[in-house]
Amino acid sequence: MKAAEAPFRLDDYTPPSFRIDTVNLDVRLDKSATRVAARLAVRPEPGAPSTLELIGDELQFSGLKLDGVVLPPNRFTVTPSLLTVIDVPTGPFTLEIETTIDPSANTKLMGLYRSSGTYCTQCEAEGFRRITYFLDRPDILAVYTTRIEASKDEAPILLGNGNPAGQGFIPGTNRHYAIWHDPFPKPSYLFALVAGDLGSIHDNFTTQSGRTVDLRIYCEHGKEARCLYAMDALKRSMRWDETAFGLEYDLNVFNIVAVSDFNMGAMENKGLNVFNDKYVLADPNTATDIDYANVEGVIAHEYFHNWTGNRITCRDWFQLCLKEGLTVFRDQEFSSDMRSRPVKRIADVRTLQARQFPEDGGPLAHPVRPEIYHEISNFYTPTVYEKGAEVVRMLKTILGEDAFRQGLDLYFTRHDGDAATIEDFLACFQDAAGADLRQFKLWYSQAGTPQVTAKGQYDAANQRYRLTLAQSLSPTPGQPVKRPMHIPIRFGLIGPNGGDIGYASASGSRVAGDVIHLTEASQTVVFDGVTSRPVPSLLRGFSAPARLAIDISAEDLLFQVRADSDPFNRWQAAQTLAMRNLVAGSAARGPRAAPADPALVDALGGVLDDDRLEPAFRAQVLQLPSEADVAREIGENVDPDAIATSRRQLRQAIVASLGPKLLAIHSALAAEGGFTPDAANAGRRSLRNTILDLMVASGSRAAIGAAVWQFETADNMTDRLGALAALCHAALPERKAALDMFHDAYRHDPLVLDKWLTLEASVPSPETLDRVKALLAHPSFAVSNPNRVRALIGSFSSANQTQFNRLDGAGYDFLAHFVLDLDQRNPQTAARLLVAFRSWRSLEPGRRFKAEQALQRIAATSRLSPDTRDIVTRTLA
Ligand code: 0A1
Ligand code: ZN
Repeated sequence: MKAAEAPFRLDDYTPPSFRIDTVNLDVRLDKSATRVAARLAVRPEPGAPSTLELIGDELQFSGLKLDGVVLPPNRFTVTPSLLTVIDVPTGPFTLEIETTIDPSANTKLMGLYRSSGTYCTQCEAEGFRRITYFLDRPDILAVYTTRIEASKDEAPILLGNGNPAGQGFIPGTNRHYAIWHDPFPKPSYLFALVAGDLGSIHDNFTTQSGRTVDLRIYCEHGKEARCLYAMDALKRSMRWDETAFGLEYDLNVFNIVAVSDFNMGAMENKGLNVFNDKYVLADPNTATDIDYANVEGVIAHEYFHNWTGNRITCRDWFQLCLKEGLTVFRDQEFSSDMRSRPVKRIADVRTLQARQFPEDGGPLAHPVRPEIYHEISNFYTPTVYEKGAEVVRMLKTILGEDAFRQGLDLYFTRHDGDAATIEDFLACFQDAAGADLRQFKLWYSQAGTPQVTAKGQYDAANQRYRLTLAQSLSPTPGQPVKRPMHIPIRFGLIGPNGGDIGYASASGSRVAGDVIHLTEASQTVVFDGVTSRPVPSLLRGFSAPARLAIDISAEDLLFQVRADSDPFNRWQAAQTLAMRNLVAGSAARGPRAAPADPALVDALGGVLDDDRLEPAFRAQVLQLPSEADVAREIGENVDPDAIATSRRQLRQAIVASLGPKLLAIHSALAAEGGFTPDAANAGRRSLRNTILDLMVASGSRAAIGAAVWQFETADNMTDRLGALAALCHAALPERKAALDMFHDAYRHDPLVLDKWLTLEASVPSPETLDRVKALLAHPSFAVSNPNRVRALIGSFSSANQTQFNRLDGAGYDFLAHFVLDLDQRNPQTAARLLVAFRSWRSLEPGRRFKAEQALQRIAATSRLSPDTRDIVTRTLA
């Protein structure tokens, strides 16, 4: 077994000894032997060593000149991963490096590769070193000029970073070239080129200062119409960033390219965003409402990176959350302004709790700003992204809207053009707002989800309400002991008539406006002049990424569902009620459903009846905690079958009580007019399909008939898939014919087939594992495509709790086997699949043993990629 390489540590950062001011690249594209000529203007810093080490990765070296002179063999050494130049000048010099690469053989999808015949690149985090030898680290900022040459037939479209700066033909050949110049110094991870035979749509945008920007979205020929929504989202993002943050676009062109083979969601390369096509293409027939929302969000995210990531980048990869947390916060705010703010907040918190909380509570826990890593690609995590966004959101809560904005404005002026750190970022808020953020900074360094406990006590005689809050943080890998954090708790005291009641004074603790600043291990707030017993509403809007344990009765929760002025907490109270039922049901393991808890039925019934609530919100309330949510809540000795049974029984009991009401609302919401993807209409579809799913799960023949009918007659993908999903989630025999029909109808549309693969893999039936195995050989599946892999294998292992966690361990064995196979081809995607094992220690002993065996088998394999080695090692630690 190969020993792992030494890790990288934040504390070991040293500034570079050499700078690279300009990069001139000449890329002559060829399917299997692309020639890259790089000319680098190198500037040694004072005291630089006499050797210069440039990093490569699987490169074939073809030549080297220094200041125009071919270097003799005694002046350099070279391997596929390192070029060492010996005795370099102490003043500025030029290096010309030639490498040869094979884009067709690049199955890792890092560096230069081909996707359906299109040449494209992915350089974050460490892909540029697969194109040429370089100081491939984000604090090396250079001005790039790129000449791209290719066959006209193969690649009529040639795209690079920055602005177009020339084009022409190579006389006597069928080749042509384009030159692109990017005037903004950037790190190598933002480099990109694309070349291929692509269709496009075109538009333009006039910035607030009156400059016109040419906008284009490129895609496979024939899919142009499916790019229109993305273009609309792009223009709205550009306008929003000007209005919300005063940030304007800075080049003459902005290009987006949709490719079908991509390891992640999308990439913010300067002026040339490259997207996984699933986040660009959308039309009513092929995309669901959720797809539309995702396209809007990812388009915005990548666009917003132009300031938070590109104009101000990261000093090193430990600072990844500097660009990602802030940019996620920005895209969340954008979507909130475009759609419903409360519903967006609920959706974001659901994602955080479903993805980040288990990471924070398991063996892969790491701080928002990690301090050590072996493989940086494994740190594009929900903690860095989503918890990173929550930390920015807390900063806004703590400082208030105006001071937050002043701090950000200072950040944009002070650090434009820099490769910055979290310290730089926080200093802007300290300087602009005079805030002391020393304790707050712990959010960046302490891993784990804080547990907040709250206990309230009302003293009627003295009209006094005492609220005691305590926080604790469990040990995480490498962090046995923790310090108390600064946790902003937005709150209200709900009075008997439903409004927040006032109080004369709040003492004993830091209360400012509607925020309690919990900074000690334990704190008591004494509210005086409270005229009646209040119901505490804490962590409104989910004001901190913490778990709240509150001693509150079912009656008070029901009251909160009805009356809380904070919509998030209305939703949260209903979830808490449901969670209590689900946890109790999982422990009881009864063969038959107990009648549903009357408080829960009343709560759900009241929300359903309340026409003032938007349908999308009502749908969120009706969607009970998932099986994985319940597993996380139980936390140890988890039996996924017991949880699934409990959840099924509770849903049946709810239908038994609320069936007629649900049916009435379902028919009152009947679709009218044609499909439009706006939030209001999407919300109505969401509520209808949530109700359908619930009714179908109850086994009602009428509901099953209605689902089949909806599946067959729907005029849009949301309703068609909603019906099919209901049949699949209930593992009904009717699903089979419907799934086959669905496949046949979309056999030529890979993105829609991903939905089919996902549903096939999600059926909670013992047949599913065999079905998934059989689908590996289906012509619609391709192991080379990360979207197909995630749809089939990712859904099976992460979204099908009972079947992945089969008692016989066959689900674990299957995943281990698949990952080992994929690891040879695409380590990033392979390693990512393994996170399905992240909570293996909380399983009951039988499954835990089987899961550990599967992990051990992977760990004992000798030819593991660093990516997979890193995940499996930490998961087992
Ligand atoms: N910076 C991108 C995410 C990203 C990271 C690594 C990649 O390599 C395969 C690709 C994309 C973002 O936040 O959108
Ligand atoms: Zn990002």
